[in-house]
Amino acid sequence: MTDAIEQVRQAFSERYGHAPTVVAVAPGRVNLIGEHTDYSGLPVLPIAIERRLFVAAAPREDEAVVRVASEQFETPAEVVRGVANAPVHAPWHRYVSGAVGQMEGIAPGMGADILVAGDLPAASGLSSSAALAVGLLAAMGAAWGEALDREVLVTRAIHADRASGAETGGMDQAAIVYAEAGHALRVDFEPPARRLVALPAGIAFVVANSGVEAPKGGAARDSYNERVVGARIAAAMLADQIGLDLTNPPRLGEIAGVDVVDILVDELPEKISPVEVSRTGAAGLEQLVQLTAARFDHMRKVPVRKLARHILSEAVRVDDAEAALREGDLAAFGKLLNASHESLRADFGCSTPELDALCKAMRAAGALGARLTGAGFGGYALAAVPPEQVEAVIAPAIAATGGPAFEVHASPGLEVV
Ligand code: NG1
Repeated sequence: MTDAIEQVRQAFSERYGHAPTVVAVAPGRVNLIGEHTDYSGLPVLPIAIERRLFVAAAPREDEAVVRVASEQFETPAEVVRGVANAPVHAPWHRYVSGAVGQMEGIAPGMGADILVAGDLPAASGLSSSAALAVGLLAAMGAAWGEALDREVLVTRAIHADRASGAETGGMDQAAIVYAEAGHALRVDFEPPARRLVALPAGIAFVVANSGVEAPKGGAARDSYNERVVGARIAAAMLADQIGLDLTNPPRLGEIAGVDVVDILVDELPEKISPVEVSRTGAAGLEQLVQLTAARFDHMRKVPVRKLARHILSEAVRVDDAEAALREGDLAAFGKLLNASHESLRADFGCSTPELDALCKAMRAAGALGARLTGAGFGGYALAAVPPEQVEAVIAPAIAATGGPAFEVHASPGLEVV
């Protein structure tokens, strides 16, 4: 990694004519299990990976402008601090203005030159957007002599991501900041907690691209937000049945442990719109559709029963998967990955034919289990594989989609050097 950092420093100096004072190294993440649970306050079990973003920065005292160039994208971003609605010339500029906005009040008047490099692919479900937000915030803070502490970094990175329009849950930012090598990170949200889960010998991980991009703009963002709203509707209606008063906005995590919930889920309407729910008095419209930077069609009917079924069953699979890893029961762990994929496909509706075929091919080639990872709608699939089978699984994955497919290792979280 030292070589990579040196290269970024050099590229920075060539571009800006002076050296960076800091490089933040923000890894991508692969979620082992616990998909679409985080925004319901239910647990997740991700790892950080050795694919990373390097965010090199130097402060500028002459003007309060943050300039960000990227080796992956052409048009640099330029954000004047304190000015709302910075011009967006490329989708990734939203994340930059989101991150700069989160630095308001910190080192006012200071600007920065920034270069982003690295080998973390964008729009794939490997968390490049959160890595960018975390990396930018960490780099700006350090460059301005006001390094953010890790908890603050996580919270602000979540807000920066939401400013781009997707009502993100918080898994990615926690994984990127707190992950450790050789471990998965179990993250709970209600109440907030984290614990490391040592990965047993005998398990390796392969990720494979489905060949379909899943950019968090446009359709994928709307599909994501629809599920966030659907989860809130389900929580509000279930709480209404049980007679509970949930926080605002309502989250399934607050009622997941209640005995009768599983039975009541089957009684939820198949599809219902936020407006219809508000008429039942289960929750106010505003509670259900409040999104940081996007709109939701209040009349849109959302498949709440199936969404709730996935989310609640997935939370149980996270517990079971953690136990399987701790016990070294890799066959059980693999089966849970398969069950997660099936639930995401059949109930949650975020898989694609390409992801289904890819998982099938990797299982047939000897994977213990395989599932889509991240938000879905395209992007990457993950396989848990006996180490001696890694190459045998990568080859058919590439044959199925054209790749790329590669092994990933549980790696350290954010470093600032
Ligand atoms: P990715 O795959 O990075 O888009 C998204 C959310 C997570 C989580 C997963 C689904 C963002 C930045 N991240 O991940 O919080 O909800 O989907 O489990 O929106």
